[in-house]
Amino acid sequence: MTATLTPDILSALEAQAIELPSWAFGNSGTRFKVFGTPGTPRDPYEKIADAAQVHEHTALAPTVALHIPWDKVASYDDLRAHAEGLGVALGTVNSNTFQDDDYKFGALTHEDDRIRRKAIDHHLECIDIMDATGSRDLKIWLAEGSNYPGQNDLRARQDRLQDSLQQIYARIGENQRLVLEYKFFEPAFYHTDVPDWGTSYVQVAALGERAMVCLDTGHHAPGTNIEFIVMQLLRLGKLGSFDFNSRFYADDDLIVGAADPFQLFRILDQVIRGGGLNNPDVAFMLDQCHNLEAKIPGQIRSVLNVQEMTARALLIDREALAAAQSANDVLGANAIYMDAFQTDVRPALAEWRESRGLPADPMAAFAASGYLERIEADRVGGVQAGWGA
Ligand code: PSV
Ligand code: MN
Ligand code: MN
Repeated sequence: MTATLTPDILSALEAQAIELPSWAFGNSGTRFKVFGTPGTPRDPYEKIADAAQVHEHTALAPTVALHIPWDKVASYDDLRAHAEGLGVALGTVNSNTFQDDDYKFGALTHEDDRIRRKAIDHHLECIDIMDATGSRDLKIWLAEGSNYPGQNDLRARQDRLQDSLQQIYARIGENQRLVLEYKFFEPAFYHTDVPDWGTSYVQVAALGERAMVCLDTGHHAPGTNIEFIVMQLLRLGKLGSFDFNSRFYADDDLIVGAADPFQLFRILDQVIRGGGLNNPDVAFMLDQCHNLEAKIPGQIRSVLNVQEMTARALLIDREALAAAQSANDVLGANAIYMDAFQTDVRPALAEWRESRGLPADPMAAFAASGYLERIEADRVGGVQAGWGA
């Protein structure tokens, strides 16, 4: 089946915005090997220039998330002007409490007040940066937990976490938000201090209205019904953002929609059902790394995957579905749902892109632009930016 996209669907698609992570453009890898890639950015300015390419070819990615200290610069006003000059804006600021020896046994949950203070101060510095960049969201992912039963007092760590978050939240501005990400394991393997949406919800609900949950699609146990969590968080008004990526086994950080496009469709269905599409309260972001494939095309493919699955989810005949559901027509309801998923939206999207002055095939247009060859030639020497740099 091929699609006819109605004006309503097209205007919803036109409003879609997906934030790119600066770290997708730097080198990254597994704990076995980080492969260097010719043309990789040497500093945050070059990462933003690469991100702007994705937006130029797709009109889908108007903002870039920063990671501090990886993206530390002398002047954030200057970085902001650089981004704006390239047609993009600076987005979410991600804190980092996972690469400092002091944080070996925790950061916001640490027993030692000196270390906990240092971790809180890092977040206050991130908020100062947000003031300069014009960013709205502070995203916190914590690498905290323990490896062995009995190693730590689980409950005391929750209490210290709440106290630390309160101190950070007190500095969050009127138009800013604190977004807390959860992850069920890794780098700690016995327990993590924010392992699931429930813990994140409990922690942010105690802070206030401007504290929300971040759902990273790769941070759940295999078999988890992620769209159910999406539904519940939207229902509670606490879904602040998505970190989109895909996974086969653990936190693989692969291209969103690559492993299981149907799961992405189901998630986007619940986003639409819950009023989360193009809702400023629900930020769409990618959290991915490209270790083997070229990074800019990897990001272009990713935002297109989100766009395609959004278009398919918008095709669900909701009236017919509701009628079938009320009639307990099990197979009828499932068929309506699957009809939308099985519809090929690619030709219609290509035509629509062209009608807006965008390339029908953004992957091919980027490849033909010569940008990759240019950066490969220009960025010889210097230190490539990446995880930890
Ligand atoms: C580590 O799991 C992680 O992938 C989290 O998902 C964060 O969002 C990201 O790193 C950047 O800090
Ligand atoms: Mn994430
Ligand atoms: Mn992750």
